[in-house]
Amino acid sequence: MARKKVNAAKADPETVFEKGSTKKRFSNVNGCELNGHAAKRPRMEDRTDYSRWRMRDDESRHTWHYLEDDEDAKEWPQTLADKYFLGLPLDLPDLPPAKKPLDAVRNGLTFFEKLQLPSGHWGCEYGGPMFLLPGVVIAWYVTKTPIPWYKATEIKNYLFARAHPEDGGWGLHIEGETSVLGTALNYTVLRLVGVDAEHPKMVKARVTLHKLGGATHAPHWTKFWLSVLGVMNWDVVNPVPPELWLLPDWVPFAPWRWWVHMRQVFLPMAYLWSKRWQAEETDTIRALRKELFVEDWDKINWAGHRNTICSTDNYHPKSWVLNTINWLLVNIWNPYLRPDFLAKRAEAWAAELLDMEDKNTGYANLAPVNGAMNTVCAYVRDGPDSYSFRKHIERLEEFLWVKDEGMFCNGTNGVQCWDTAFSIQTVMDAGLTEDPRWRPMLLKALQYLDSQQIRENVPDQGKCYRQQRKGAWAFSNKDQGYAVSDCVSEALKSVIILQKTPGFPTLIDDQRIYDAIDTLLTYQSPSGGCSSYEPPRAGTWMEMLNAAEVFGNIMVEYDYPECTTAVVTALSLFSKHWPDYRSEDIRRFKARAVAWIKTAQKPHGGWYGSWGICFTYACMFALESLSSINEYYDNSDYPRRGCDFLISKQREDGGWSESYKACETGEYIEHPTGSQVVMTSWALIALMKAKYPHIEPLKKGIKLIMDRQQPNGEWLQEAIEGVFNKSCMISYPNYKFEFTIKALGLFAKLYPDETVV
Ligand code: LAN
Repeated sequence: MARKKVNAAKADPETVFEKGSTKKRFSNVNGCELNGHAAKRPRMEDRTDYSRWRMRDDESRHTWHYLEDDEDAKEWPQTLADKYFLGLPLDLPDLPPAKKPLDAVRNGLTFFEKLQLPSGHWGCEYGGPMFLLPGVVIAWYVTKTPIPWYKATEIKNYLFARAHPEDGGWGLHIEGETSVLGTALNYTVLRLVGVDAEHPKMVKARVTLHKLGGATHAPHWTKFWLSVLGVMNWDVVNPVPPELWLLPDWVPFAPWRWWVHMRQVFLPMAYLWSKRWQAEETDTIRALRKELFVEDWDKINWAGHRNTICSTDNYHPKSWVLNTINWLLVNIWNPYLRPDFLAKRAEAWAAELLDMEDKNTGYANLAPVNGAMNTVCAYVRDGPDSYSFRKHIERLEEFLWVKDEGMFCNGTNGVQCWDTAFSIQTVMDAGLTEDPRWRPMLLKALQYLDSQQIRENVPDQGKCYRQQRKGAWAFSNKDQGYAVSDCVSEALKSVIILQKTPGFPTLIDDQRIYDAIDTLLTYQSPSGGCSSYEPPRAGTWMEMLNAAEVFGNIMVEYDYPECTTAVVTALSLFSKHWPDYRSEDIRRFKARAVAWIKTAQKPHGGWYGSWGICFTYACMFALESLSSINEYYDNSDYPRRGCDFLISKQREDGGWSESYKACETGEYIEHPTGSQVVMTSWALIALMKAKYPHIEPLKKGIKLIMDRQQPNGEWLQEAIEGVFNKSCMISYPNYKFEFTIKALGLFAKLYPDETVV
């Protein structure tokens, strides 16, 4: 497989920083800040002036801008939402103290309304994972994209703020334990943005990395990025042959059957692996070769370290099947059998699929992992001046966010449709949709969801293996355009709720509602449950090919109580208003789905959550599902056991508290910092949906939520709320508004006379 190293560009990236030669090249990239500061290597400051940051909302495309010019700053004042995101003082007046839960709902909404963004949605940071920013920064660096000083400065601040207080390393996510992945990649980011290797924090991180074995002990994705950067040799990367994409569709492990995130990540990875593409060497790259390893770089046996991995990173050890396949690929297929014409054909087909993903998302891509990788592919294939590469660079901006700690990368290009849908339902649960006080806010939210409904399937849907999406909503926005079963469901419910409320216009006509239903009805698995982006395309045995090591359950779709419930409740609401449309299909779908939810109940009575932490989150959805078929605490064993499980976990202070460790281990584990308002709200919603008959535990929980509300109506951020792939956590900062208000609202409706405090 001795293929030639391809280098697309000639100039030394560090020279580019120095001479400012890229200034012209990027000067018309949609006003993004790539042009201004190429005169020198990014200068590193202590911090930027936070009064100069602005978040721009272009129809829910979010980009952060730093206004260096005083005039610009005056013309574009900071909004309250900007200040909130940046952690600046808001100077809001105190609201009248809440005497009853409904007062707390009103106060909460008064605050939350102020965070609604101009195009009608709610947005927020979506950080947590610590492996996303490295992809973006490495993609910038290897494509010689200038990094302005203010970004470099705030990236440094974020990573310093998030370094482990004792060992100075980084984990897979912000609450996680130090790992080789986190430390090797984030140390590299700091060096690439210009931090000196002898900075005391860097020395500390390096010592920790070396104690863990150095970068040779990193998992697959880290080895991949460091090979692209030229800090590692490609021989250390387990094979990602693009030939896999040439397999006929009937092959049981063909990539089209993988979970969409895996196939969209392994696709650009395969393209670059096949080309063994590496960035041009720079002084920093040469320095990193000395800093990241315990051995002498020249003497490292790269192929010998393919499977070396530190135990902290080895959440899902590779199966013997995968190890055998990798051995055969490395020792037989690549050196002796892999014909050049086949490699070229595979690369060409991979490139075509990459093009389709780029075009279908307007170069925004599914998520930041493939976003960054596709950027490098566009650069390698189409060159630095190409349209595709420029568009990628422009759209990568939408993954970045700035908060009080600095600049980092979000898990997606936002949470727009998802959070907007929950925000609407929150008002509905409190019985306030008809209150004219909230109409302007709700109307804007409805208009937003109207604008974001996906109206067409992607062109050549079959060819690029995409799922039907007409009538759907994505998690973030229409640009990204990937339908998810529960995102469609939550958005649809919110639209129906508002459009059936007197005083709201019908923006989405019946046909468009039917389109959403038709798409939703495609999501059921043979088991009866529902998965996330697509119904499962292969069995769970495919996890034997899970090469990422750090994540569990990534290779195929699974059925999730959360997704299944959302679809069930959306179908129920729809049938109330349109009882004749596909009524038999819907009846059968719901019966099978709820039967599946019952089978997913654990012996202790709880349900395991895959997208929120953990049992408390999934119990909320499962008990809501059961209530939709009139099964409650009093008349059914399933909700009764679910409620008893939750009650057994209520803490002295009335709250609930779950740690991310529960997601990793599958056991309920409490968070060391005690009760959390978000989990307390989830548990209370679950209990109320199941008509739990005793008011005292509910009152205690509601009191905790009310006590934690601030005088201006807000709640403060507590521990992380979300998870994916069992091992990686992700923040949902708006949950502390949406679910607290929802719990308070439901309680106020059930017990209107209770004062609680
Ligand atoms: C998300 C975010 C939203 C989430 C819900 C809608 C909450 C869930 O119910 C269904 C799955 C979904 C859409 C989801 C899937 C995986 C995502 C996209 C993420 C957790 C956000 C980030 C994550 C993505 C996989 C991050 C990139 C990492 C890789 C391993 C490729």
